[in-house]
Amino acid sequence: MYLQLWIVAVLGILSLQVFGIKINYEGDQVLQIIPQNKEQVNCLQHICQSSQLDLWKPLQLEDINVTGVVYVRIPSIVLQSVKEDLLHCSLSFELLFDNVSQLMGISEGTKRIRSKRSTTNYEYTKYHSMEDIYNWINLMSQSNSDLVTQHYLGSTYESRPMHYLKISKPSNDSKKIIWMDCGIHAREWIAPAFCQWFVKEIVQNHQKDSRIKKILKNLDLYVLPVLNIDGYIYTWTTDRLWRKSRSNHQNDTCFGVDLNRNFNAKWCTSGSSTNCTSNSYCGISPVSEPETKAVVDFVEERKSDIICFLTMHSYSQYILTAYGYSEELPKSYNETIKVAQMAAAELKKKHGTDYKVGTFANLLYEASGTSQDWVHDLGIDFSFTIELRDNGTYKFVLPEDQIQPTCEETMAAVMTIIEYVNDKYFPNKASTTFGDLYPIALLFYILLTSAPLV
Ligand code: 0X9
Ligand code: ZN
Ligand code: ZN
Repeated sequence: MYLQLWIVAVLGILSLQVFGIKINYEGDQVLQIIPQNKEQVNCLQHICQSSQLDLWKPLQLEDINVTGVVYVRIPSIVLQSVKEDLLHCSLSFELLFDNVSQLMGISEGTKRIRSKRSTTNYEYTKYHSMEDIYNWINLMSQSNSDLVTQHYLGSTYESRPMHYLKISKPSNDSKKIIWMDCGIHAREWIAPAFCQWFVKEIVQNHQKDSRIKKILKNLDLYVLPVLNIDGYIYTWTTDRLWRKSRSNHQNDTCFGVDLNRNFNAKWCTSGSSTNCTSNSYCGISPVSEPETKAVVDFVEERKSDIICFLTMHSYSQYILTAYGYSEELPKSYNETIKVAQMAAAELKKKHGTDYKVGTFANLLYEASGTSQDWVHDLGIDFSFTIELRDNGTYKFVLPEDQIQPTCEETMAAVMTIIEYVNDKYFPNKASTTFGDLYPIALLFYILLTSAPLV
């Protein structure tokens, strides 16, 4: 039975690669399974392994625990046999999604004309293809050239350019850097949507919003809208649930590295895998991937200027501080947790959404090789991973009607963090400046100089 499944799976993958067919999730189900004892854990691991099932939670077989919740996607062709196998181990299951492809239909919304040629009618409440996003990056820098510039960070494995946007008010003073990247994990579509929303908000409000005005006096904002471009494109063309990059280290037997396991922070120890078929495959060596290298080169070169590093993911609704690679707490923990809590409180004020705050290792499972930990160990204390909506209903296929509320509340959180670091590093310039006081000063001057005339 298993051999037959294997042949079907291998043929399926081959035909995908040869003919470029899109993976069809029609009839696939997502089951929730909670193993009650060690035997059931082993049995479930065995079923997942032999049928090569797509684990949604946890990411790795080794992280399946007694009474821990497991979500797993079962392709429609093996549904019957997997359910029988589950029953053999007395594993009960609950149906979480009845038809995965239907869910994706909802999440992607109706067909629409893409590649709009203007930034004023760009639809920020829709998900966009990489082609759209490349166009948007161009338009954003061209139509706001006094504030936004486009820069080359590096190239992806499939030779696509990685561009970031630099938002900077012209000034003679040297400024510090806030870094934000989105889309290191391909299927987490809400993250790139947020990066675009963030840039739009800053550009639209930089003349009227006093908080934005304040931070732009001291800070430049660097935004990388999609870090894992090859993977993102693959989620549009072929497999909506792809997570990794698209590099090919094992002569076509398996593809992709989890770029958030490829950084040099206790690389490939806990919570990552040396098996290239795993969703948390750490790569052949630290920084083996060109996308990782592009970020590392930039951060190393500018490390004395970067005062805050934000990396945007989904889902789970967490604001995470270092470390992911161990349960120990860094020196900066008390202060970073305080900032994260302030951010979560501001976030909740928008739409009542609850976020948890903590270290990744303590909230979920350990993860080594993450960008957040590497940046933190380089000496940049304010290094956060933000896991956006939702809390498990739609997971990676968050419907488009949640893009706006998600971005609004995330904006509140991110601005809280940025304002905190701004006020910390620029305490004197944090409050009012002469520019703000000028009208009052003028009034006093008029009053004083005109007094003798009365
Ligand atoms: O596992 C990850 O890479 C991130 N979660 S996700 O579900 N989006 O894949 C979390 C990384 C958290 N890292 C640290 N706290 N260091
Ligand atoms: Zn270019
Ligand atoms: Zn992620």
